[in-house]
Amino acid sequence: MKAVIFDLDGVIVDTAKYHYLAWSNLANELGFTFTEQDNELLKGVSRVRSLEILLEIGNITLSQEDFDKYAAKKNDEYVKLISELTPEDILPGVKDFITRLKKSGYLISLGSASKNAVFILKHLELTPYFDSIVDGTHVSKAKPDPEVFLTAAKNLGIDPKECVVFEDAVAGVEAGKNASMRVIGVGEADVLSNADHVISTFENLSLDVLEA
Ligand code: G16
Ligand code: MG
Repeated sequence: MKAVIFDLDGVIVDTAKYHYLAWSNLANELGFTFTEQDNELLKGVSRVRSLEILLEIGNITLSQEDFDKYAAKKNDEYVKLISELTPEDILPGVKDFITRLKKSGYLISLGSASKNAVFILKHLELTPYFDSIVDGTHVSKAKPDPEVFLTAAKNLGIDPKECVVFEDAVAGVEAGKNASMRVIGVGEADVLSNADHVISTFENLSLDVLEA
């Protein structure tokens, strides 16, 4: 293995709670309740697709103009919330793991669906660790399409078969497998059953997890 590709939300930082806050406020404004369980459906999913799913749950149809307005409104609120992020919000063990990867010569890329990824990495002070950043502004096809991860491999000049992906979302695990990469799920093994291996935390994680 020569390169490691990290998903952002749910792997490096727990932004799902901020996404949830902003989406549930929007649902309240539209007159229905959006539960934390509903929020699971939005993990790893693009902003536009997320709003479509939210509206399906609320049984609401919007004009294109209102759709765009609400998507922008949700993002404004979300951006306000994530602008408070600091390096303290990096999930346990991640920074240390990335530092060890760099020392051992692995190339590192981000592979995220988020259009706010650059902003988040900056607040976490992690930008300098990344040799490539691929996010929602660079790809047209959402996970489980492999585009985001194949673009990362291409940027790094590494064969996809020599890349390892860390992902917390089912669609993201699929995307990694569709890219012919080794995929390590971050979360629960029964949920991420298509991953090659599943971890629950980066704390004290050996680099041996990349090979196997
Ligand atoms: C993330 C989140 C999703 C979010 C998407 C788009 O993907 O998991 O919940 O809807 O980004 O985010 P934004 O609205 O900031 O563009 P990932 O791939 O980093 O897990
Ligand atoms: Mg994720």
